[in-house]
Amino acid sequence: MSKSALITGILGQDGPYLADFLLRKGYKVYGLIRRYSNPNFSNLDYLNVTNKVDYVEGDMNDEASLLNLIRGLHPDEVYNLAAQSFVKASFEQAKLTTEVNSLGPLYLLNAIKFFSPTTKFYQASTSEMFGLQHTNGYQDEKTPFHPRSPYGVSKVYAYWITVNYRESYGLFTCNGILFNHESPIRGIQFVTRKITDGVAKIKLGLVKELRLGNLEAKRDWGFADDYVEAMYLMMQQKNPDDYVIGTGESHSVREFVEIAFKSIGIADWKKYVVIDPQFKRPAEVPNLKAKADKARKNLGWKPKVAFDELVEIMVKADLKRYGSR
Ligand code: NAP
Ligand code: F7E
Repeated sequence: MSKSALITGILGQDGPYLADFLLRKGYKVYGLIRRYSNPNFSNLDYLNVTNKVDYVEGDMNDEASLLNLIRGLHPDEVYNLAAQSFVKASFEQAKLTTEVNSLGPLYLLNAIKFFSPTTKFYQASTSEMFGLQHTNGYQDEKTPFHPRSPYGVSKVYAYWITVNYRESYGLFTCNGILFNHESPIRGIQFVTRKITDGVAKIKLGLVKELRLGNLEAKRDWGFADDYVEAMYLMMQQKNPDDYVIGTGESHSVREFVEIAFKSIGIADWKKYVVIDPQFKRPAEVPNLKAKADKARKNLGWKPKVAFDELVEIMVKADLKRYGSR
């Protein structure tokens, strides 16, 4: 019999890539959507999986809806990808961020504990939990947490409650501590997609400038399609565990901008980029770089798409969206 998986956050970036991956493995995939008058399936459409997913309704803020779902479905695996995931917004909407990102996973874990204890649980943890901390310039599973935003703080709770339910009740729960990963269906507010969309529009003469915040921040950027494989692999291990996932390379926002403009033949990008303080944060995470040796060793996982290639894939996709060849 084929395995079943429930994916929360199915309409976001990672949800569609993971759905596509699991469908190819023969899974029955359920996708959690909250009630909308007009839901947006464009990311699933992009990967041609919209009609292959079974949709179930619920909300990460509504415990009963999640209890009922798990009780009814008894999925083999739950991938909790739903979140208020935009760090900048978490400073203005800290309570909402905490409810969705911290209490949501707690509700799911309780549902599993009470109604389906053999269900495996994956929590979308994040490098934002490390914040200012590093060990010789990189972060791995042993690096302590020092989150720098309400988003990071909310994810630290989710991380520990996931560990706690494993230790307390013997549930199969994993944290994937994923570093930034991007794609052509990355949300438009995140810096990579904002840049590639802006660059495409500049190339086509649709806009004249690109307004950004801190160009010096450095991130370890990988390709989302590579990262969903790591999620799956964690859930197939004999024992549940927590893994850092990233490329091991760190690049600044400035470098991302340079390469994106270069890919459309513009060397003098400074003519187009305007620094706008509204895109800066009250507290910044200056530098993230993963050391994913444990995943490499135990999961046999490594990223396939390199940084320059990722930028190029995203710029090309945005140019295509605006009708350019
Ligand atoms: P995303 O594009 O922002 O998608 C998040 C999804 O969560 C959206 O589809 C959203 O649904 C859903 N959601 C938000 N609030 C909800 C609620 N109350 N009830 C049900 N669903 C809700 O995020 P992503 O980039 O795919 O990331 C997936 C997960 O990995 C997130 O938990 C994120 O925090 C974490 N993460 C991401 C990265 C990264 O670099 N992408 C790195 C580390 C960890 P709607 O479409 O209905 O708004
Ligand atoms: O910012 C700087 C900004 O919003 C990256 C989420 O998926 O990854 C993501 O969080 C950097 C920051 O992503 C702009 O200050 C400069 O230093 O693309 P971002 P993030 O905050 O790293 C982690 C791993 C997650 O878990 C999160 O869910 O870019 N930056 N100028 C800007 N950022 C934005 N958004 N917009 C700017 O104009």
